[in-house]
Amino acid sequence: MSNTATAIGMEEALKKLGLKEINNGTSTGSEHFGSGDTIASYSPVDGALIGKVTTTSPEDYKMVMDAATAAFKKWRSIPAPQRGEIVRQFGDKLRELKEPLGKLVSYEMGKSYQEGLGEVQEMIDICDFAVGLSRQLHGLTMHSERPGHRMYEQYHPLGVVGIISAFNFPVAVWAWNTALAWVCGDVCVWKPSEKTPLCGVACQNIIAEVLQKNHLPEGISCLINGDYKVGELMTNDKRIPLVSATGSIRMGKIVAQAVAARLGKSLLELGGNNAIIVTPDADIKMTVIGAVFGAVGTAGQRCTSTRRLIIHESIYDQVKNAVTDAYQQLRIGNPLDENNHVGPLIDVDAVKMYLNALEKAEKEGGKILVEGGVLEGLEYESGCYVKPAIVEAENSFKIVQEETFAPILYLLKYSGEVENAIEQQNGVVQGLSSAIMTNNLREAERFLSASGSDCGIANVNIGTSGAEIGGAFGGEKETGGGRESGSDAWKVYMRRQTNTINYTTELPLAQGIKFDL
Ligand code: UN1
Repeated sequence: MSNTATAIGMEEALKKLGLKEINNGTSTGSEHFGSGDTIASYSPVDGALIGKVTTTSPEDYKMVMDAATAAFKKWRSIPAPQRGEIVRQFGDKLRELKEPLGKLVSYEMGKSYQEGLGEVQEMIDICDFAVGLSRQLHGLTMHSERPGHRMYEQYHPLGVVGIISAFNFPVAVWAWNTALAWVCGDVCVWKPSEKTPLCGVACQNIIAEVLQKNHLPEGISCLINGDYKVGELMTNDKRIPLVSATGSIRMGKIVAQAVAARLGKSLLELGGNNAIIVTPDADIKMTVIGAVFGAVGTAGQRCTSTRRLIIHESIYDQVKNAVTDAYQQLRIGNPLDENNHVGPLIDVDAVKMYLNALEKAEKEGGKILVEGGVLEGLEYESGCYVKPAIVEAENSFKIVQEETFAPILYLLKYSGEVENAIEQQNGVVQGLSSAIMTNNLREAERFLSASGSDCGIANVNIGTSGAEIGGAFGGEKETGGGRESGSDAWKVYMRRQTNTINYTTELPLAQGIKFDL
């Protein structure tokens, strides 16, 4: 253990989460195995090795799928509220382990401890939501056109759900999917990011204990590990009717095509290029907090991070000065030290992409307002700490059109009506989150109208990140169109069946067709 890790009590946290130096990264519940190569997990906080995880070989995968398909046959016939009871117990276990798991999220991924705890809270919230939902997986009834007939629809479990998640929310996004899928009667196979494999094993340990205590079959919750090749085993597997994938647009296009080729369903939550529109009627103090948290929170590595501020020319200088001033207050450093606002990027590759983006922005004519750069010194020895930067830019810049997973905020200007700002905000290929800062009802409503924001999430006087679990989460255009988490997102985890029942002794045909024998 490194000194930083010891100082934050990492050893104890790992013990509480059942993690060892080398962990088997394949699991069907209580069984852990893994005959593939080993991946090492280094902390971006201090560069130290946290632990190793074995990956999943094709043979291991076969064992997982055998267990999952067998478990589905049992799990689907357990009443939904009883499945909800298991998710309730899982939520309770997460409450117990909130601190060690939050700490691991922070240490393995690099987000602040507060955000690590927040992520575990998001898991607890979705469990609570799913427990209630387990008693309301309802369909509709409709009137039949034929006498003595009844028509209704019902939702049945779908099968094995494949989950591919990203490093930036190493535990919560899995829970959004699993908590719903489980109450819906599905079983899950999860491939976490190869950058945060220990978070994966920790979560699997937590649910495995609950399943075992309730004498439930192996295979309801499965874990696989490895790179895209392991993911491909799932995307090409006909036994997986739904693949839920979170990550880059590039990855999403590959997953979508592979799954569509076998007419499976995919639920995609891909890149965002989220903007906050700041109108002349904005509350500047609120704008600054929302924009700064949105841009530098999780070191700009949320899919909902604020990447663009579209400011009305009449208040442009005022907002620019307020935001750049606020950046001077930011403390960058160990994310487990609660005095710091910004932690490291996930790895040195991410640092390269950040530096590249800044270079491109300047080349395209951008003006650096708050300078970026890599921090050096003992505290930053992992090489992953960068300075949040602000660049004055144009929406048409190629680099502004891209999602760079780093704390770079582009300031853009608009003039005239709010429609001009909306046009810029919609003028990107991504469509995840958006926000407007205004106290003007007319502007707010125009932003929310059919000709307003084209994103899956549109907020008023709130930043772009930090969505609650109660609403459906996801975005349009190249963000992939999927919806996870709250509202009626559960429907994607089930299959709909329409039932017509005839309780007469006649057999009238629909549409009045006569067919007499
Ligand atoms: C993500 O970055 O993939 O709205 C998810 C938010 C979080 C979830 C982000 N609740 O920022």
